[in-house]
Amino acid sequence: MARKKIALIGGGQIGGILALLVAQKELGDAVLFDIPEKEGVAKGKTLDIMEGTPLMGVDSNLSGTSNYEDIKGADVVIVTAGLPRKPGMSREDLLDVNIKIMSSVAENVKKYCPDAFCIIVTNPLDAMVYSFKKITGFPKNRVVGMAGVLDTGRFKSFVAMELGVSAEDVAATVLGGHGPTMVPLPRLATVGGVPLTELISDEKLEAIVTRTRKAGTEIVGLLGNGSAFFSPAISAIEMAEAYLKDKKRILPCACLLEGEYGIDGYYIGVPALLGSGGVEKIIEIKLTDEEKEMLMNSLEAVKKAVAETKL
Ligand code: A3D
Repeated sequence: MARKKIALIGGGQIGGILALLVAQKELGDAVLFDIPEKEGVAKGKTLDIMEGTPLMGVDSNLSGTSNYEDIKGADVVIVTAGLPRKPGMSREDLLDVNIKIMSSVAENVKKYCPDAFCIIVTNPLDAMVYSFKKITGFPKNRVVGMAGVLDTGRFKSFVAMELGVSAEDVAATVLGGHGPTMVPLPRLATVGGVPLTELISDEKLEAIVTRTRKAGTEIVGLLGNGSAFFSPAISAIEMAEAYLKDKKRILPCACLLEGEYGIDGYYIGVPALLGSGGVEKIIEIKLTDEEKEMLMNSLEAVKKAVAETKL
């Protein structure tokens, strides 16, 4: 069986880690694309990783390019092209610049990778994945946004740190848009099968929920020049792997809703079954009135960003 081809659009902080993870996990061959001014960086990063493949004991061909023809026929496309936040910026502040970048990326992916499973990472996430879907016209099962996996990873790691347990044993989900209005669902979280609410005080749990909502901003503040990149790359790769290996994972992803959760025509974070068919199913959770209200509040924030794309 021929190796899978993975196109990584955007060779910045996240793009470089994505390339490393593709090789390390032997998911296939990776093409790292960036604008002509950054072609050298894309070539340099991928050559650097290639030179490490014998040491990791893996086989993966990696290349950098600024020529869209080189992504032709990719099975998976992961888009991180666009500006990241700086301290003091909201994700929405990126919209004007990133919508232009996303439009050119979407046109070219449509042309060169018409059958790919596409994972969008660029912020503001819910509006960017909406735009990519609109411009490509790809079916909704093949266009998905990465946010919930990362937001959930953050929630799980804070729980593990607080309880002094393995992060692997924490199961949880986060719904809603990727921003301060996201909806962590502590009611449904478990640790090794035990309800989280039985293991932690309400006060501590509330603090974890608040920290999760602001986790991206916490990292932006610490880094001083850019946003999180290791865990976003790990999250996007988890989604790509679920697709490539037909794992049937249930992961929170930004999916196009058409009636689920009473929402129609918007991308927002919900649990989705990911396998070789892409988004094979959207899982509808019975929410409490309070959770429903939080989700609708998050939808309002998503709608506002989408309106600004003018698509
Ligand atoms: P950065 O290191 O700046 O990399 C972005 C790359 O995109 C740069 O190398 C640019 O040269 C490149 N680029 C710019 N224009 C184009 C274009 N037209 N075509 C192709 N490439 C282009 O940023 P990063 O990797 O840290 O972050 C990338 C994006 O991901 C940003 O928008 C972040 O806000 C976003 N992000 C999202 C999450 C989510 O959870 C959704 C988390 C972290 C970062």
